[in-house]
Amino acid sequence: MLAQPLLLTSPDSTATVYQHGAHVATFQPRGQRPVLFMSAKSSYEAGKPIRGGVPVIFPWFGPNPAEATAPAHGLVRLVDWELESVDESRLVFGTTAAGCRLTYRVSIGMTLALELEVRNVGTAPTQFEEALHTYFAVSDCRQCTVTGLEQTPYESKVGETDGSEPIRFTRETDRLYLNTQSTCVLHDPGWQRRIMVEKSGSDCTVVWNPWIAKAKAMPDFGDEEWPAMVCIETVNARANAVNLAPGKSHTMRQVVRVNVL
Ligand code: TA6
Repeated sequence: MLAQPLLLTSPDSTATVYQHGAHVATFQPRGQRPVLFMSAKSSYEAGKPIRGGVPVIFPWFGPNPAEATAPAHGLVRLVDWELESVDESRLVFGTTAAGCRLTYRVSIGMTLALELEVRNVGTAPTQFEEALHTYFAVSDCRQCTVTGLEQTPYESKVGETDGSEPIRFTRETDRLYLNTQSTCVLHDPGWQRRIMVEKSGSDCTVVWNPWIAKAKAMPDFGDEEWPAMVCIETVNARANAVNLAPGKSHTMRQVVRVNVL
């Protein structure tokens, strides 16, 4: 079992964060429903990813193209990060991976603000992929839509070809939108709220729902949990991977804000 998560508090919200993976597990604006989804079947063990909240993905997104036995979505969500600073409503974590020093700043208030800074501390240029793989809690994904990505090209892992309408969830959905810096909005009429996902330093957005078969295939995800979540992920991957010269750094940021209707 993992060590207990750290608690963040602010006048407007609370959050819990595991040192394992620097993993934000919950974000709870006062008087509102939870903003992040967490599977009831998630693992909480060293060396295993937590299923829900905000997994931090680095230095590759998805399977490792060069090493089939490497863990999906990189290394850093599987290790304990160093705690560099602690305030009531802000934590700063650090870890080193793939010749880079990562600094991850988590702060809460009216928003959940996440900032991943990667510095190339090696002597050669490097290229990496990264993501804040955020799982949002929803009333029922089948009632939800995602706007902000209309007219944006995407690659689907599951053969989707839908066009430029707002995204609706009627099947397994797994889309990597390229060359987009747009703010996405997750519209949840069932819970009468909109979740705004703002970002900077990111050129990709992934939208994912596993639907029925994929949910059944994941041992750390309940068969009936797929309607309760939507992933909107702030990403740099594939053609939008980050190239960093020695000594240089890059920062990606995701800010989550809830509007109650
Ligand atoms: O971001 C979407 C995705 O790449 C899906 O294809 C699915 O694999 C999901 O991530 C979860 O990946 P994980 O390794 O956490 O099971």
